[in-house]
Amino acid sequence: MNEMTPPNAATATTLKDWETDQEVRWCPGCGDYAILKAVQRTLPQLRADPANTVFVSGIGCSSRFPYYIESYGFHTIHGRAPAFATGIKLANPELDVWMVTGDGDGLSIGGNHLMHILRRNVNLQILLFNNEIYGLTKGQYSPTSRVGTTTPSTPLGSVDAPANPCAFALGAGARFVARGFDVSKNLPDVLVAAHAHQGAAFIEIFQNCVVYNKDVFEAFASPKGAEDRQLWLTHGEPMLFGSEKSCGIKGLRLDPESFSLKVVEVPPSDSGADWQAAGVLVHNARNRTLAHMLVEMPFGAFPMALGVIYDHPAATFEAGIIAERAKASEGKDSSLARLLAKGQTWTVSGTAADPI
Ligand SMILES: Cc1ncc(C[n+]2csc(CCOP(=O)(O)OP(=O)(O)O)c2C)c(N)n1
Ligand code: SF4
Ligand SMILES: [Mg+2]
Repeated sequence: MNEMTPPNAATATTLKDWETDQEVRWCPGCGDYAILKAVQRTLPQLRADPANTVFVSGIGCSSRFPYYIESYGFHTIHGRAPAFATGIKLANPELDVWMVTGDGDGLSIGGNHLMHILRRNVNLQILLFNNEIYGLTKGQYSPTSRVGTTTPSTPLGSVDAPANPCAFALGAGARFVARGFDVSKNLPDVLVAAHAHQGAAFIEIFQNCVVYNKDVFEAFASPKGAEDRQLWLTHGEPMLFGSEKSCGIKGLRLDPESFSLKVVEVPPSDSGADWQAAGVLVHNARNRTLAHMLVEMPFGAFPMALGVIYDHPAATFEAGIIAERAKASEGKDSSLARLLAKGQTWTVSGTAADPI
């Protein structure tokens, strides 16, 4: 989060203030529209100031995002948004920076760069739109495509194991990892939590590419039976899902023998579901081991873990650099003008007509 724009500070805006006059070039029905609306709805809640906000992206359908937000924006080069975003934060740490990337942009060509912005803990929000495909370049498979995905570049089906963006982020040292999906009503809450976090806040947003990878997230994103397939995490609350009306209430507990999570049935009780007796764990967003387990849960046998999975702030990159610079220049003259004028100097004479 940008320290200069705490909630209730400066600017009162509405969703309209964040809309641009640019023609939106996404396909009709693309999940990107819903994410755009969620972000435009959230920025006023954050009291964000368009004059202090920068959206930075790489290349891809998702990376067209900065055109559609009325703020400063950089549509940069493929996979290199982290380098630009880091530079922006170092040049002016007070700017509120949001980085937008795709599964291809962020995890293929930009995987290396994404790793470093996360491990450095640059203070910004990173939205990775995961549609498990290269949308912009007409549907080649991506690092997150499931095994067997048939595309123009994998005509017989992909054979390589997909990358898990949240596991990647945790492995790279991210201190905030969350998940949401395009049409989820909870997405703005996740964005608010990411913005409140000091440091690199990574959000994987499942996004429906209706043209090249339609409905791949339907199994958990569909409103029908959502409560049985989505586990929305809240720090300090038991990890429960399901409902009495459907498959019953269930929860996650730790199996000490296999040191892994297990789904358990929670029998109904007069005082509500008796989750404690069933050994259901309480979500602790500061527990890194638990975060690893939650992001690795195979969907199907487990629900999809959504919301804030891990949130444990640490010192930011910019703070470290600023402190180091201040220390290095302590008691010294740090004026660049005086430095240039110091010592041996030359006078360059001559004119354009009379070159030296
Ligand atoms: C150096 C370079 N290599 C390849 C490309 C072609 N290219 C453009 S976007 C893209 C993949 C985008 O996929 P993703 O990040 O998942 O974005 P989506 O379109 O799915 O939102 C590729 C390979 C490029 N623009 N530049
Ligand atoms: S190709 Fe897919 S991701 Fe790109 S705009 Fe169309 S639907 Fe959206
Ligand atoms: Mg993609």
